[in-house]
Amino acid sequence: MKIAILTGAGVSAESGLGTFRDKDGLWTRYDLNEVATPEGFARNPALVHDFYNARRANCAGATPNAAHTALAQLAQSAHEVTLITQNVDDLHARAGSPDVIHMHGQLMRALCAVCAARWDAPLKMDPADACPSCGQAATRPDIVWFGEVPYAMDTIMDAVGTADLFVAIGTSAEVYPAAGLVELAKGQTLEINLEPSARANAFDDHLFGPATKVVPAWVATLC
Ligand code: BJW
Repeated sequence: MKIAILTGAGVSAESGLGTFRDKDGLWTRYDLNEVATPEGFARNPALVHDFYNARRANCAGATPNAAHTALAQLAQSAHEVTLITQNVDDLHARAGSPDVIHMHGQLMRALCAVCAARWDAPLKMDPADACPSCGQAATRPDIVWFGEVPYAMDTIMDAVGTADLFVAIGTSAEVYPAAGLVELAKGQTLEINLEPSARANAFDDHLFGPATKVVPAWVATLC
């Protein structure tokens, strides 16, 4: 079976990485316009680097949980799995999932705003860092901010549109275009979340509960 999976912050919540819109989520403590837009970065790059430096440190100290591990097991099965994540952490890859599509970029990668070179980010980035390719001090986290186009959209839309099963796990469905992917699905659709998301009505089936319990149980039905 061809399976396209979209994950969000809820899949990493039980690894200790904060979600965005839950109680105590990141957007209750930070102004997203200041830390997750190109305009905010232009106004105050040090503030934005501090925000992502702290999240990079949290990510480095986190470990994949049972949901990440189960999804990696599914990728080893006879099913053809495409794993798309909105998460900028690297926990899917560290659990063993191959070829993860990071539609909102990666904390552990850096991007030059001048020449578009990409490289492994140091744990701590600074506005004065020079790009290793062009030498300009214009380096930023390789993150897709509001108003920027998410990565690999053609690959993602093709995977979702041709899948027998589309599954969204641990995402509030508040952010587009990820939230609209369910509309492209022609096969069965399944939402796995703690509670119904903003687009819950668009899904055929639902499994509610913590990802570390529900995802391994669901994967066990397929492998
Ligand atoms: C659990 C759990 C557990 C908890 N087990 N579950 C008006 C209408 C429509 C669209 C727009 C609009 N105005 C502007 C837009 C576009 C905008 C947008 O969508 N804005 C909305 C806020 C309205 N989108 C963009 O700008 C995007 N770009 C774009 O549209 O370009 C145009 C274009 C697209 C395509 C083709 C051509 C052109 C870019 C969006 C970039 C998003 N960036 C962020 C931050 C950067 C990354 C980072 O710093 O980490 O990405 S925002 C933030 O939200 C982050 C996430 O990836 C993203 C989604 O959040 P997610 O993962 O859903 O987390 P939460 O916290 O919202 O939800 C957690 C869920 O988990 C909850 O449901 C819990 O119940 C659940 N949960 N614990 C299971 N243990």
